[in-house]
Amino acid sequence: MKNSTPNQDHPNDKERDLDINKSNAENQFLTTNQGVKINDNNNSAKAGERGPSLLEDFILREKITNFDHERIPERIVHARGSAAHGYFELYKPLDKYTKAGFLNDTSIKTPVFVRFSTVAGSRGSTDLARDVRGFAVKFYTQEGIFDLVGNNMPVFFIQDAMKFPDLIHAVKPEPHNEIPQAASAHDTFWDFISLMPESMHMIMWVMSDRAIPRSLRMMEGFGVHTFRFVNDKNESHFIKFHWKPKLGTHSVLWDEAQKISGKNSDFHKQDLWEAIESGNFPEWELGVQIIPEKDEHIFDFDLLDPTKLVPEEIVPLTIIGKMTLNKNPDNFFAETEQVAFHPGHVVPGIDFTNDPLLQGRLFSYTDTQLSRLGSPNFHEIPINRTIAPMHNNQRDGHMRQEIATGRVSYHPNSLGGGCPFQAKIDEGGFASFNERIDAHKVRDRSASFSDHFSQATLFYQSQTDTEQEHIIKALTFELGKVETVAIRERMLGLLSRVDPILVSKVSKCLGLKVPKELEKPINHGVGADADPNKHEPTFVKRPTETSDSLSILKSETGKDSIVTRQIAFLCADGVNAASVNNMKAALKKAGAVVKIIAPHLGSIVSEDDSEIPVDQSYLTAASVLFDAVFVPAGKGILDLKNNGDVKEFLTDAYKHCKFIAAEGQGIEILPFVNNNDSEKPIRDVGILVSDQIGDEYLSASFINALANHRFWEREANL
Ligand code: HDD
Repeated sequence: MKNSTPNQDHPNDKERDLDINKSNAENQFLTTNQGVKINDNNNSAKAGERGPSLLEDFILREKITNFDHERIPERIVHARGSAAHGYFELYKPLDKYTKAGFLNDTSIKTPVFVRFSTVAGSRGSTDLARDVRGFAVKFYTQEGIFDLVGNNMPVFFIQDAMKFPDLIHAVKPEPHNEIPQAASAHDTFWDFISLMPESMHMIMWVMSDRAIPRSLRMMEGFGVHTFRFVNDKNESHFIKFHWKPKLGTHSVLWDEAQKISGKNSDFHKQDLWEAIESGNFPEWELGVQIIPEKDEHIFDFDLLDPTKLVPEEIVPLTIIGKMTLNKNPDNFFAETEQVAFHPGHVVPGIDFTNDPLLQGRLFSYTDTQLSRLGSPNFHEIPINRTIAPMHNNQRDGHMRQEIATGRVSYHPNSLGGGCPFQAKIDEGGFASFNERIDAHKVRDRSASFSDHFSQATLFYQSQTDTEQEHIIKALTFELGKVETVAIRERMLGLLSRVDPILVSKVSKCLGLKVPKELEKPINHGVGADADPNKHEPTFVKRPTETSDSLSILKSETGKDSIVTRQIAFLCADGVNAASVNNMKAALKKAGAVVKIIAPHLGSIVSEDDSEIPVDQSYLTAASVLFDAVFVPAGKGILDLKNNGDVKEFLTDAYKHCKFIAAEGQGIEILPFVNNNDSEKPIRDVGILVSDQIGDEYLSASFINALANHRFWEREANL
């Protein structure tokens, strides 16, 4: 990996702002923090060559002290992350709905910084955990910062922020032995979930392939809550935010995910970094579902309930703009680690709703930065700094950078001429949407939040057979790791409310009977004195029978391109150079990345004595790190027939439904199956072969097939 390099789009306003803080030690002396040049950075000062060190050695003390304090607390959730800079462009003005400047002026390229994350694992855990992915976007708008702090799933586990610490305590490693890391497959998580029927819709998402993305560049993003757009007439529309990846949504298989975690736990981080370095800038379109204020109550679910989505069949998406990520951070700690997001960072024209999960978040995020970043001045950290003018009377505190001049730090004042002034609304001052609220103070939950199963069923039944099987396997895996049988049974009780075939398959794999009744009382949404019947899970009519947009495999987006797909060429000395070069040229022209794998590094010598540089050896490469495999022709290829690593490579590629192509002698290397006691070569539509060397028809068919990502139909026969 090389350092990030500036490109033509830089610097944008935020880049210029960050430049103020950048340093570069090229051709410079080594100094202390006080600027004193250091003469010896290898030895501490001592009383004699073999004597004790001297307390006066300020160079040693400073170096060690700084080192001792290098770490800050990791995020309590979303600790592991990868981020990038980019910009957002608006397609057409949205003045009818919002007065937000960056959503009204198509000539503005709004700088963004985006951090993707897993939720449960520590900072050093694997990228490929089965987990929700955070999708947090910081827009540096000219009217201040807007943070869209979302996930790659459109719903959440719980309905009220009051339950968030419980949810996270349950999913994190168990407190007595700190096991397991970055995994939900353990008793405390499923104990909690089995007592929280409201989580059932989100559980379907987390058990689906959405929880194991192929790439951070190939996943959707969602604002989750219903937000508001407010226009300059103070009219409000309810809004759901969606990010749609231009490369389409793709996932890996769970077996693959587990193996990738061992082979390269930085798989996603590296993929994002390398795509940006190579100029393949990831792009997402931003879509909104717009619901007029008057339609708040027309749905069978509550718009304020974060466990529900609004099917795109009912309220279609309006695509409003595009985000491009075009620059890697210069420094992980300064940018990716210190960036502080907050759903409460909004600009005029965007406002909150009363979703009780969102309302709790509005408190949590500033609070957590105080312990993580150590001071209320975290807004001064370069990556968090607004590019809009910032003036107020907030002062002092740890590590304050600003040198506020003058004697006035209060408002109103006359000594400072009344500055800084309040802004009128038509001068851009923020005013909350003046929603009418007339209510009793209660600690309760609305009965309109009580249908926990209809959308879980909607999600499950909208999936293809392949995707449904993956959910069944995921549930069987997760519950199989749960040791307490009563928890497994309770989960079966809840799953029986989602889909009868789903629960019968999972229960069979677990060797358990499905309980007839839900255990009572389900300890959910209810205070000690409340009427449990009021909160009994209810079923209402599904908003739509099925919704194709919920299925990854039904989507057509990203299925016309193989840009950035990683293709392994299994090679050896004695390979046919034309076979390698022709296929490589065709794939590269289509935008794929080709890696030559061979028994040794350096170069291999082909049949015609030309040298082909090797990218990786069979020791470091593995099928799970690639999207597809090509085995070229050449007499030397036959030597790979008994190579264990090559066999495993191809067996895994086959098992994980990857497309495999082979030419000439390469065909003989392909895996065999044991069929009625006789070995037969494995063949299916996902395996493309040709006897011709450099066959253009083969490369064209391979590229065509690869655009579909995987040959999922194979799975049914495995
Ligand atoms: Fe959260 C981080 C997304 C519910 C409290 N959250 C965090 C991040 C994302 C989300 C993407 C990482 C931001 C980054 O990259 O720095 N969180 C969500 C979504 C939620 C959600 C989509 C539900 C719809 N979160 C949620 C609740 C609470 C929190 C209900 C607390 C009441 N979240 C936090 C936090 C974190 C955080 C503890 C940890 C680090 C941070 O804030 O900066 O405050």
